[in-house]
Amino acid sequence: MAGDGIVGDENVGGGTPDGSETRCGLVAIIGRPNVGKSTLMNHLLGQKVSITSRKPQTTRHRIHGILTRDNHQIVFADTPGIHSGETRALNRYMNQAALSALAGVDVVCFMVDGVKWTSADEHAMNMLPNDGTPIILLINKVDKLEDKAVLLPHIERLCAGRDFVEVIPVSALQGHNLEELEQALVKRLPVAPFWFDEDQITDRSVRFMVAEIIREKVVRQLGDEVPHQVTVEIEMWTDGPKLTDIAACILVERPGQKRILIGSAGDRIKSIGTQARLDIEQLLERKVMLNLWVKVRSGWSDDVRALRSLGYGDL
Ligand SMILES: Nc1nc2c(ncn2[C@@H]2O[C@H](COP(=O)(O)OP(=O)(O)OP(=O)(O)O)[C@@H](O)[C@H]2O)c(=O)[nH]1
Ligand SMILES: [Mg+2]
Repeated sequence: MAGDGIVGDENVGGGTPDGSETRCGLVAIIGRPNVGKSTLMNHLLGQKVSITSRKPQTTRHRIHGILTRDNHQIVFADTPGIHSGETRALNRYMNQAALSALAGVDVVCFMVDGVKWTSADEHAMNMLPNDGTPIILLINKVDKLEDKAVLLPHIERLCAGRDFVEVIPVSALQGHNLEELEQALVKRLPVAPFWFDEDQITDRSVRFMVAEIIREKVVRQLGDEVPHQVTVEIEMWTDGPKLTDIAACILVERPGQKRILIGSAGDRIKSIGTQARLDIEQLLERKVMLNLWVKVRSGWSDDVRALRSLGYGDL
């Protein structure tokens, strides 16, 4: 099947053309759901690699985004929001995917949402490594803070419980302080050749990204309950001379969810399909024909075998 290639080509060796010293390393972005981790990675990359939404638990997999400048390459690991209290196999997979992304990282970015602090933030903070890996505290969504004076006492409270090498207030959405963040990261990366070709933007396949774009439109268009029980499977992919023909199946858990997703006279699924197609055409830079189906497979999100067959196997 086409669409399996990674976005860009992998590089062996690396370094700059003039042979000057380069830095390269891995940075994990960690935090509870919905604080803005994926928005941050996308803004830093200048391209949407990871899907985002107003709803918590949007990201389900560890996704690498690769930022290459003249003399450094930062490999970000965007991760699912760390959460507790949910026991479905899918939730266990998501937490594992986040925690396993911490292995071998050079820097951790621990992200919180403004001055909000919940038990979920506490839980995520308790999962941070204690092995000397530098941890930067990112206070995100500062654009929403009306009274900036509340920041300082909040930062003091957080720093009392944990040693952060730096604290940076940012706006992932508006780009505030992201250059400062990049500098703070680069100076902590080892001197090393680049791991990836400079035009490679992610380690995920084009096919994975297409399935994620479709899931994003579902998550964004549906109410709060349904999105957590939806996944997308690419069933057919044909690259023709003029367009790419893709068929994808949206799997839900219950017949009622299928009805919601289809909408009256099919208007909901039609609008999801149109929005997804436009984004996919931008990604593939060619015309796309997208056919979407909705199927009920009850219990898929709590069935380890079903999850594996749907691509939730590799952390
Ligand atoms: N105002 C404001 N909103 C933001 C900012 N960063 C993210 N958001 C919004 O917060 C919501 C969640 O953003 P995501 O990037 O999906 O959050 P996440 O941490 O990746 O969430 P999960 O994948 O569910 O763990 C979206 O509606 C974003 O537009 C910011 O700096 N300012
Ligand atoms: Mg996310």
